[in-house]
Amino acid sequence: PFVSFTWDEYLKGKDANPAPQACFKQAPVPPPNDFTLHSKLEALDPRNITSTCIATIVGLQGPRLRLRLDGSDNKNDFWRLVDSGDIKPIGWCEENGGMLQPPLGFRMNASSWPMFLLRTLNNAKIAPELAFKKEPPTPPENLFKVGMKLEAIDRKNPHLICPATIGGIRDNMIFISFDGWRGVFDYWCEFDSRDIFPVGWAASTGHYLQLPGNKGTSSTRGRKSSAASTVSQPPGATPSASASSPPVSPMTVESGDQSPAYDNE
Ligand code: MLZ
Repeated sequence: PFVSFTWDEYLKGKDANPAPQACFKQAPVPPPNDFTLHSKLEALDPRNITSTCIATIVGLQGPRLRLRLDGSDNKNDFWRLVDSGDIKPIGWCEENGGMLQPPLGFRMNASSWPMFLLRTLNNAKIAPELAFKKEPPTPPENLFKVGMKLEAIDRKNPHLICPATIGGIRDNMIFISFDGWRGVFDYWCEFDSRDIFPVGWAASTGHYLQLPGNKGTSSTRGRKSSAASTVSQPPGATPSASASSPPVSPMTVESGDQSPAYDNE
């Protein structure tokens, strides 16, 4: 199996087809991470996005922040880019006529929220305004094509970014298929998702890139595995279709020959 990974080596001899930068809602030059551990900021509650909450930075990797909502548990951490529109400096909510809210699953009685908020912000380490970078513009349209390579966040393991292939396109949605992994990690997302990056992004930002999986090395060796068989319906698609049934037109699905599965013995 792989011990180290470089895109150059990986794509050598294949139809190297990295998705162009213009496909992505990502800065052409990834922003620096000027945040520090344990600082506080305002963040939309991912489980209740109409709420702006206080969050603490509990981890950093490349231009990404691992956030925990104050008053919540440690089981619902989430990651945001330093140029995410979902994070703001402390004070932003109030300045814009809003009110900070307790996170979904607030550990205490709701009536203790005002005092909790006061105590939480008192003497807190506040993330500086300069650390927040401007959100990049949204590409005018879905420019992805089936078979293009990219790097994508594994939403089941959101600290991980992994080599992936576009396995399907439907309107504004794209299917992210992780190279060499069984289909359970794959997902549909909007083309302007902040969870996907051009090839080389991780290396250029110092973010760890997970190795492709070994799918196709032993029992499936020599067998052509088709991404089509793992493509499930995008949200909003015909509910009658099961996850494994062939996708309906006008969705395009890559053929078995372009499958991300490979032998790597
Ligand atoms: N070790 C875990 C994580 C796999 C992550 C896959 N990413 C596409 C597993 O094997 O389930």
